[in-house]
Amino acid sequence: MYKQQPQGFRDFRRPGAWRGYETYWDMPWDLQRVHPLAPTERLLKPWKIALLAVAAVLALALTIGLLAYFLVFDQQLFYYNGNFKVMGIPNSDDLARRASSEFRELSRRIEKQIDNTFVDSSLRKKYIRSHVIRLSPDPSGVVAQVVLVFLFCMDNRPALREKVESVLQQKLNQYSGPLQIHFSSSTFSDIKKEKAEALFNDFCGLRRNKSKSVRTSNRVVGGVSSAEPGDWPWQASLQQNNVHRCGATLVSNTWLVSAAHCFAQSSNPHVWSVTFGTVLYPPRIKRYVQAIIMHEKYQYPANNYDIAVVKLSERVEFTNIVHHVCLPDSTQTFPYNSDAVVTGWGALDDGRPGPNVLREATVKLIDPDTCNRKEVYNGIITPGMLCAGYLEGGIDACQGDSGGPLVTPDSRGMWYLVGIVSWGHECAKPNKPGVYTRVTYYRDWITSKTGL
Ligand code: 4AZ
Repeated sequence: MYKQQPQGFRDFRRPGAWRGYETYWDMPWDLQRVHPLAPTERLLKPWKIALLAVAAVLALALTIGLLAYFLVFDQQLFYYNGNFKVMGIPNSDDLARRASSEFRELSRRIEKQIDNTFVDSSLRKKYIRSHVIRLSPDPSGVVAQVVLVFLFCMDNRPALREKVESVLQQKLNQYSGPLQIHFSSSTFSDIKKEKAEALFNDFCGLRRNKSKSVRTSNRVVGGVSSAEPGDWPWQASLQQNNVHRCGATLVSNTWLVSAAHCFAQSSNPHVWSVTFGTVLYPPRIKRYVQAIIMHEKYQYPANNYDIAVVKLSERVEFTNIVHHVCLPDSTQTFPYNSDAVVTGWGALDDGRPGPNVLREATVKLIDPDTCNRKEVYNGIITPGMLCAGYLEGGIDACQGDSGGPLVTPDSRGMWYLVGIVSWGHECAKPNKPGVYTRVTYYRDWITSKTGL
């Protein structure tokens, strides 16, 4: 190793310095070692080695950090639009109507089959969801327009699309599931985020970046956590002189559904305004009211027919943060004991003024027989009412939540308005669950007033 040229050395050009050797390097190595003019920096000093080691560790950590960042955090959603031909489906006019049970059921099956296709593929960790946008009957079956969503960490669009297409081509066409779905790449294209979001926002009941199920949630009464922007985009606040009075639910660009008792004092549209967004003050959007239609048979202070529809004076454009919930068909059923979510700015149990940020609570749908038991509501629950909450009490809607939504998701992650906060014996008391206006019961009345 002494034969290698060191980095620092003394004046090796001085004549006679090398004991008869022409240069220091020509001396045998044992003489090199003892020679008084031997270079001083033959080896790296320990502190330099330590410094280099620290620098190497830092460089390694930085590389790993950057790699992890690009792999985990720098991921983007990619959207694709495709037409899929579904064979062997009996033709029916109802298939084209989004709210029909035929549309919902076939869409659910198509989405499930596409889910399974990607779950079985190398893209399983990248695939987020698919959503049927339109079903068009066709002489040989049905053409389904589907938007597919992926989370990728690189931006090589043509290569990614080819990969998605090849999985669909190979797996879907050979998949022996209950539906025969044919994929053709000729109609498959990537679409911009804005276009995909507009398609989704045009669809009722979809929540931004949310899972398909009811998540564990805190209470409206006594709750400590609040909703985040876009969590419940259909929730509205009905206000008089900018003071929150009741909740309401957006069901189209211009119509809201609420409770008739909210308008018992005044049903003059000019004294009411409507705001949207999870925060009351300042609101994200504000609108004035053109018309209020209360159920003709509603009579204050009775609890029957507690429903009203409200028409906005100017439409709201749907965004991620503000859009409409799905109205169920009159025949749609929601199983008792399943979870639903009630939201509102109503009073909390300690009697303080209501919160400024929207609250949410998960409650259970209670069957009418249980709710009509002697120790519960003793037979006063009518077919137009729906009970939800807990017989042990503790979690409930309360004053100020009235008129607001009770919603539940279907298996496709689309949220339906099942109830309107109506009444109850105080709030969150044992054996006194919340009572809601049953939306399916009044579905035809809603159509008769709004055309929806
Ligand atoms: C109200 O007064 C009210 N616990 C709303 C809901 C409930 C009770 C009262 C349900 O608007």
